[in-house]
Amino acid sequence: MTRTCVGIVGAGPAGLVLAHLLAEQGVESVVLERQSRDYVEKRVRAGLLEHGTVARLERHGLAERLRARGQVHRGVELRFDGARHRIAYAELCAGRHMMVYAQQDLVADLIRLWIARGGAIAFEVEDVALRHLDGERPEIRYSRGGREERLGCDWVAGCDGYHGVSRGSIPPGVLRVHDHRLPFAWVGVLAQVAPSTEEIIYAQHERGFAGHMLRSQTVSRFYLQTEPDDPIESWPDARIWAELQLRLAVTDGWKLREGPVLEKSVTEMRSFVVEPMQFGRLFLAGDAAHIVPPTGAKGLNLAVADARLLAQALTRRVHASDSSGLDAYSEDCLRRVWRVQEFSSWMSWLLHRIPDATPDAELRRRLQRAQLEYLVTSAAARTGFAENYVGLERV
Ligand code: RFL
Repeated sequence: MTRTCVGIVGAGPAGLVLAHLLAEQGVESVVLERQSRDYVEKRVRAGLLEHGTVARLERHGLAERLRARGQVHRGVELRFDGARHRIAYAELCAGRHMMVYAQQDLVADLIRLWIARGGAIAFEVEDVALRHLDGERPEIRYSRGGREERLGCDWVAGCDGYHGVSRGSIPPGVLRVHDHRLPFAWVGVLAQVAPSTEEIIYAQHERGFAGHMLRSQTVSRFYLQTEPDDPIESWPDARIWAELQLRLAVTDGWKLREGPVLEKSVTEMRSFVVEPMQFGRLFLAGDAAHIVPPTGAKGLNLAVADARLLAQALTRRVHASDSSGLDAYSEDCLRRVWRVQEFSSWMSWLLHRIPDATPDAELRRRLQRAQLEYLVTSAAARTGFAENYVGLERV
């Protein structure tokens, strides 16, 4: 059996940032990842990083490529009734801006730096099982290349996302689970086409939400609202472009460029939180503990925020035998998580077509319309949107 201080399950943003921050403080860890390196470095997901997330990565020397290649954004465009409305969030938030940088590129940067700094990481591990979590000496069992392995650790960080094993290793009855499925889903599309916009577009339309996101000068990301459980086969490329053209249309001559679709998939939307984010010596971070609807683009940012708090708490425990950070970890994370849940849910209900089967659908549609109009006519409302979008730092 090998030993380490912190066994980290999952090489996503949460696990990798945690590993780096611990190493900086001289706390040893080993990262175990189910997928291959190539797979995690190509997995298309998020792309929008908050000001505070970038600052945090930068402070720890993890943002060199991100700074060089990411695009700074200072506003979004909201479209409804064929008109566009700009929300200049940076102006409303003392210059704090967002950064567009693909999650898979960030993950690739973090892995490259981790390996270059001599960090321990094993890819393609199978059958991960967590043992003795409520004792002094937890253990992670797994197999790799057909061999059974055991990793003894002082603490386990469950950073293995929503579908990982860590959360499920906690005995029944310990966690309080909040799980709400929204009546919306997204067709996510990656296309080989230059963006038709300089800023992200969120369009509210009677046919459903459409989003034009940014990736690079040659690749763009789009989202279209659909029904939960709608198979991707019902979205041939021609239908995707036709719907984007309709839902993003404005009356001032703006044109949407089309190009080959590289990837497409359907994503459901849920608000999911477990409390507490801990059991014995296991601490959950990121999507393993909470999922927010993707409309607010917050999941990765929450994962990095959790990793930072956990790194601080574990460092204090290891070097100063001070458990106060670990004791408060769950509560500290959840304060931010619930703020972000509320904002992401609000933004989802603001921008999506309310399905007919929704209770009080007509009332909700009227409320949605009132909110949209308030947002584009009131500086106070736009400031509220802006500070949540860019990320509240004091939660
Ligand atoms: P991840 O990224 O899912 O990483 C977990 C890792 O654990 C591995 N794993 C295991 N490893 C070992 N053993 C096991 N048994 C394992 N089971 C799983 C997995 O292979 C994986 O490598 O979780 P983490 O680190 O918590 O990071 C969370 C973020 O990935 C997620 O919240 C974001 O992608 C959410 N999200 C967005 N977040 C943003 O901040 N900004 C955005 O613009 C944004 N856009 C999005 C999004 C998520 C989306 N989808 C796909 C739901 C857009 C979409 C469409």
